[in-house]
Amino acid sequence: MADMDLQSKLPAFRGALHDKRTATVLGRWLGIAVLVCFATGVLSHYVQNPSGWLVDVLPSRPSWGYRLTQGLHIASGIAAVPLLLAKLWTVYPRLFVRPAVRNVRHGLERLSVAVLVAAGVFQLFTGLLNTVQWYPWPFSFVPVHFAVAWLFVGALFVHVAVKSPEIRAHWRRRSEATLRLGDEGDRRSFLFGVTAAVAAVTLTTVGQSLTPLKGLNLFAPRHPGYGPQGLPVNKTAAAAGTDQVDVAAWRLAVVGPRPFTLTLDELRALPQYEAELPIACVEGWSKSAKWRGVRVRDLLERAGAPASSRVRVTSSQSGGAYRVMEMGRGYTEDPLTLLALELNGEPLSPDHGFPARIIAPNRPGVWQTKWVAKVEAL
Ligand SMILES: Nc1nc2c(c(=O)[nH]1)N[C@H]1C(S)=C(S)[C@@H](COP(=O)(O)O)O[C@H]1N2
Ligand SMILES: [Mo]
Repeated sequence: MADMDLQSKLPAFRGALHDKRTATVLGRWLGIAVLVCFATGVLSHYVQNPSGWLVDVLPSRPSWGYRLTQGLHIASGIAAVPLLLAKLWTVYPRLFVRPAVRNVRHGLERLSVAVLVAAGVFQLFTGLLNTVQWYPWPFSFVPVHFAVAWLFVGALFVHVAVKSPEIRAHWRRRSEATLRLGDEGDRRSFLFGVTAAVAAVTLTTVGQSLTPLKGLNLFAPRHPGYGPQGLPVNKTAAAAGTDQVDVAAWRLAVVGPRPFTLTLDELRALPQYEAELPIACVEGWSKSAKWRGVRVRDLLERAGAPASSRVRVTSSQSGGAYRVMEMGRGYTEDPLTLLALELNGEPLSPDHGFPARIIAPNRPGVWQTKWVAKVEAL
């Protein structure tokens, strides 16, 4: 009875903007965006934290691979924000369906939608804040963002399976038997507005990784044109405590069967190679640059280790999550993997890792270790 009373007080939603055809059209676009985001995110996770056998099979080519997939991850996540808002707006009248739970099946179906919405909002919210390095929550971002991604995808598959008859029925235009005059125009205007919103948020941020569009990049936290030597910086030398380098006392340690150390001049006297490779930060910005330095494989061979050894690289930074990095043989044997001494034709600036930093192809920015002090064959 109470339900009946409530129902009569609730507004009735009859317009085309809340109907199943609109929900289907938006669901398609949102589905594509979140699936691209999910796939590239899972990839990014395993490239950044490979375990066991995966370490040595990760490929170093194509050299722009991680740049592309992580750029897509961030762009699809950003595009999903207006799509999700539009989708929620389209379907929110269903919150007022009474009775709220008709039977067990209906109850489970609504529960799966609740999980889907909660996980989706959570993923987009935490991901977006991560791109600006703002963490106003008590848990660590990466494991939670990764775990909730699976929850989200699970709920998405349940949702698509449950709704598949409706999705099929409303897949094509004019499927709505009861369509009233004017509804199709309303829908078109609404979808046009959503498309414009997606285009706006995409075009004003994607320039952070898609360099030709950098002129439109108004809202992304990093701009590919700003930073010392024309390259953005996440952690500065001052923040890492590595801004004061005593070059006369500085040594690079290379550890293997025949360990040795080198001064900076000795390192510069070894054969130098050039590589044009991007820094591709997990937070979404990326930028290609010209690097010059010593091949990591040459250092390993000089220390009596195979060119295809796994290596551990340690920074002179005293702490921080990126002080120590390990790299599988796919990267170390690649002739493009350098201990770089120069960037865009000049010695590395302190913020880019002076005196020496790692640059490897197809690798997340987090593992392009700066201020390198030690290279160890494992
Ligand atoms: N030692 C050390 N190396 C580091 C980092 C760090 O914090 N410490 N940050 C990494 C991150 S997150 C990125 S994206 C790249 C950025 O390199 P750049 O500042 O030269 O552009 O450096 C990586 N190398
Ligand atoms: Mo990064």
